Amino acid sequence: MAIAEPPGTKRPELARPSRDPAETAVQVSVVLPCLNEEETVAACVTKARNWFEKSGVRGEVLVVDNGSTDRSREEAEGAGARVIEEQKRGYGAAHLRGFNEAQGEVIVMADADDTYDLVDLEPLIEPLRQGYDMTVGNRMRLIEPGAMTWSHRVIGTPAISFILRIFTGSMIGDSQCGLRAFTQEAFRKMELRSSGMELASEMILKAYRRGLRVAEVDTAYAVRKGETKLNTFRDGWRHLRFLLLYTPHYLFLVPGLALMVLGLLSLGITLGASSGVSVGTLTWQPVFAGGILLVVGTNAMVIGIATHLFAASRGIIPEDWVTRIARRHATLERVLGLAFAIVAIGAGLDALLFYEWVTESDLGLSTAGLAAVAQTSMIVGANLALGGFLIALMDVE
Ligand SMILES: Nc1nc2c(ncn2[C@@H]2O[C@H](COP(=O)(O)OP(=O)(O)OP(=O)(O)O)[C@@H](O)[C@H]2O)c(=O)[nH]1
Ligand SMILES: [Mg+2]
Repeated sequence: MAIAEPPGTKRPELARPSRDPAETAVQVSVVLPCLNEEETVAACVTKARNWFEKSGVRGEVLVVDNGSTDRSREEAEGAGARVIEEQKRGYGAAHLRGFNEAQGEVIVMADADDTYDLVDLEPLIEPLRQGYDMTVGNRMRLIEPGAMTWSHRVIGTPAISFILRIFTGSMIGDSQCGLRAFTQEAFRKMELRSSGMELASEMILKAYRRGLRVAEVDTAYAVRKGETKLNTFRDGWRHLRFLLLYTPHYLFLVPGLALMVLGLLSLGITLGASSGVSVGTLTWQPVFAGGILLVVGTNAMVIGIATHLFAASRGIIPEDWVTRIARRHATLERVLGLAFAIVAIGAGLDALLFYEWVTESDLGLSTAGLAAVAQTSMIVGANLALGGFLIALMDVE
């Protein structure tokens, strides 16, 4: 068992066979979202229920359907599952309904396509007894040939796991594994919302943001029967979209800062080399790039700060140093003052150029470079003033 972080408070009695035969409280709820899986759903339900019997743990299997047109529901019911009909479409919506209805102190999430082996749930639950809040399966070492496409195994899944690592610091190796177990308390803390496959990423991101302890266990992944519901590009984009929206640092602030630096450098080069930079027969005029980069960069920073404050106020991201600095220093009055100063610099440079033209003098300055800096300053200053109001608005109590 590969465990990512050390355990906290132990819960040795969690989901242990009871010595009291009169005890009826559900200990483990297995939640299976199901969309047209008539070939396999019954096998999944049976495996989980057999494990309950063998282990002596009192459990329930919830199959959540939201649009199957085949015999999935009858098959699931016939095998002994409680079938729930969810109106809202999507893998995430189905799972969330199941989690909300689950009575067990431990919730196991899995799939209804018989790719995860539900014969023994012990390895998933044991880390929770040791104090972990959530266990996540890792399929990477035990993929049956043909069970996962090459592109998902080598590109898609590692890419999302990598982004999650950068965005949250999570060390989870298989962020897309659909076999997980967590406590009711962990479920409440995560406050999950995703309706699609991006739920898998949301759980990891929120688990780390809320300080939950996450363990990882190797798990086998078998070839699925029936048609896959996963759409590489649609679902891949939904994961990326979710992660970017929940991480304004990487969406706005990091690219914004990088663009601003590049913009300043380009404008600096313009002032020094007014005729451009020649590479062979090609001449690059940084005067254009400089203005564009600086304007886009500052806009990204302003939008990023505003988004940060908004997302923090809604609990989407935690309060952090950006929100603290923004509240303390980016007051409307200060931003307007800075904006005014930058516009004034632009206007001053234009005045200088005008003076040069009127007096027909040559101050030895790059006219194109100065004009570019003047124009960029005025645009940046004006945008900053508008952004100052946006930032202030986001933080109105
Ligand atoms: N209720 C419900 N279940 C869904 C929906 N989409 C997928 N599922 C179920 O969620 C589980 C995971 O979907 P899969 O199609 O197996 O996705 P995957 O495991 O990422 O992809 P494969 O490796 O191809 O199996 C399966 O049990 C599906 O039946 C949905 O919109 N509603
Ligand atoms: Mg599957």
